[in-house]
Amino acid sequence: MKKALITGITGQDGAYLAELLLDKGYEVHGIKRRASSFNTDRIDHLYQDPHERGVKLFLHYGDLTDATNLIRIIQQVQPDEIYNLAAQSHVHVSFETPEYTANSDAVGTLRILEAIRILGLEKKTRFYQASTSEMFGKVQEVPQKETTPFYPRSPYGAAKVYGYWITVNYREAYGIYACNGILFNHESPIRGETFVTRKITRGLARIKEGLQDTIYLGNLDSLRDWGHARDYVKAQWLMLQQEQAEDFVIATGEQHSVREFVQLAGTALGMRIEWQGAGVDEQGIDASSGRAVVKVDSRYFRPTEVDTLLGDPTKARQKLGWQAETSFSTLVNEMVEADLEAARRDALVAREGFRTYQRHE
Ligand code: NDP
Ligand code: GDR
Repeated sequence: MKKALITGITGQDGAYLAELLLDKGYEVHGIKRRASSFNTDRIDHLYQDPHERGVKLFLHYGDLTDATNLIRIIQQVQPDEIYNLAAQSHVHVSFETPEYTANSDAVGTLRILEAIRILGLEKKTRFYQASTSEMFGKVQEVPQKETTPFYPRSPYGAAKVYGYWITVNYREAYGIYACNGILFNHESPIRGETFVTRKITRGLARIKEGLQDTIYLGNLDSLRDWGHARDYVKAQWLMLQQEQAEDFVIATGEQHSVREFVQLAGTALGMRIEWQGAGVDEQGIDASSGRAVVKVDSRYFRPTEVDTLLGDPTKARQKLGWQAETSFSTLVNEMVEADLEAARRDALVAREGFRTYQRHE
């Protein structure tokens, strides 16, 4: 039985990957951070009571900023595969916490690679680094592929560029099977609530259910290549199953604007959103109610923006046999459906109290 260690198991990708690896018969170990409130919502359905027999999922307290802790966990687990998914992953937040972002996202990657080396696991443990299309930043070539030069536009992007190159360096210097997945944006119903896609589907669903009036967004013109996290974790696993470690772009090859995302999510909720005004005065009006459901707030603009990203996943298709399975509209509809169900639950509790809600359950 193979053993995998996932950093960032409590995040969106960690949850999908843990599910995939458990299905494949792996023993899965995950690193979670100590928090003052529960932070395991996304993996609670996978939790197994450690007192039972045949347990396949184990959680360890840890942090990418704590080298001795990482060395101890890796020594204990002796993993065949490490998936380094943990990161301060919010681009806008990285402008507020640049040093912490560098510590966890850049030096954190180095700490794991060093742990592999210190423990003499260079020939045993394969390493996956969660690299990102944000490294392309101010794009030098369209579409972006494995050979496109990097030009990061945020402390997050810059930290991830370090993570990318230190992974390449440890592969070349010490023969570690280490690879970078350069993943373009991928979303799902369990996407963090402050990333733009989830903010839109959750916000519009709550407007639909009368729980709020408006959502406030930043740059509506931004263009992204959005896929589904469920598809993308399959590529992460495939990258560690090859004969040779290589780096791969993972993307759909299709691009949409934030404005289009709003439009499609609105349509799925029976709203017809029309745009009025321009710049910070632009509004999205729901034509059926006449209400402004989307407003622009300059606080959501970034000091430096990545205007456009579009990936070329040809290498992944040819060498890994991977391609995105979920269409853009299926992704949006799936997210809207999940958020609408949650909003209906919240609205029922708000309207009729918890007892009525329990009767409906
Ligand atoms: P999330 O933000 O959903 O999850 C991040 C995970 O990292 C969480 O489990 C979080 O813990 C954990 N974490 C954060 N800081 C630390 C730390 N210092 N020590 C240990 N754990 C930490 O991200 P995603 O699942 O969306 O992304 C996974 C990885 O892929 C990230 O590295 C991200 O940068 C990268 N990526 C993501 C893309 C996307 O579109 N989703 C695209 C390309 C790359 P907690 O739950 O406690 O906050
Ligand atoms: P991104 O994702 O920065 O691409 O990073 P995000 O969803 O935060 O932003 C996408 C684009 O939408 C614009 N935008 C807004 N963004 C947020 N968060 N909130 C808003 O209100 C808003 N309005 C407009 C942004 O300016 C941006 O252009 C994600 C993360 O998952 C990274 O970890 C990952 O590496 C990259 O995707 C690939």
